[in-house]
Amino acid sequence: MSDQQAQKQAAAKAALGYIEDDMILGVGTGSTVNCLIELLPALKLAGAVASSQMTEDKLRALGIEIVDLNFAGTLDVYIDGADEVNEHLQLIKGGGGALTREKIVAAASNKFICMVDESKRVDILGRDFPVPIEVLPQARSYVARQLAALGGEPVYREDFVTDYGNVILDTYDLDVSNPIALEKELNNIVGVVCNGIFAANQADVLLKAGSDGVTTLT
Ligand code: ABF
Repeated sequence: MSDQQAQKQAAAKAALGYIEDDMILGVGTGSTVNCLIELLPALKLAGAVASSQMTEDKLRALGIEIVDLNFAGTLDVYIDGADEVNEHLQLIKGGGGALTREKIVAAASNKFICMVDESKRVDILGRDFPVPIEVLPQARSYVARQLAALGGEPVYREDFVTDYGNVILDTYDLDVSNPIALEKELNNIVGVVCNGIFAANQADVLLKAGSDGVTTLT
């Protein structure tokens, strides 16, 4: 097993400490979350709200009851991974394309626990990883022009449609030095459904796995 995979598993194990019996758990998407999902059947959950169809399918296959967020009320805990995280626990997410549903479930949860391996920690968001932006299909070219006007270089994610039937523009070179401001600015572009900056609602707890174990940051 690679070091990175071992770190993902260690972060997932650490996340178990935030899950209580009879809870409806918000469950994210991605390879780190997949390590967590494998551990869930041993727990006594009341159910789970899934942040993507992929996660939903995996949870169902393990016999975990899927709860519609509209009937779950506010969740106590949402656990997910990230593509990048800075020192303020602000994130870029959406490499897997599930950013909108992830942001909805995170917003509807009291506590967002983010699990990462050490490769995800950055000083400035968006320098290496593009900001994924979910866009209504008809607005793709218009939004791309607006992103270019902001200094970004949008790249259409080919052969990919989100769970909501939209497209993704992976946008390089945006200035993410003020993540909260840019998150809002991107949301204001007509045709943008959601963007992958999680700064207004950042993680509450970061479980960062490295070669020396898992560090908890709040
Ligand atoms: C999701 O999975 C995403 O928002 C993010 O893109 C990704 C993290 O991926 P992984 O855990 O596979 O590194 O949480």
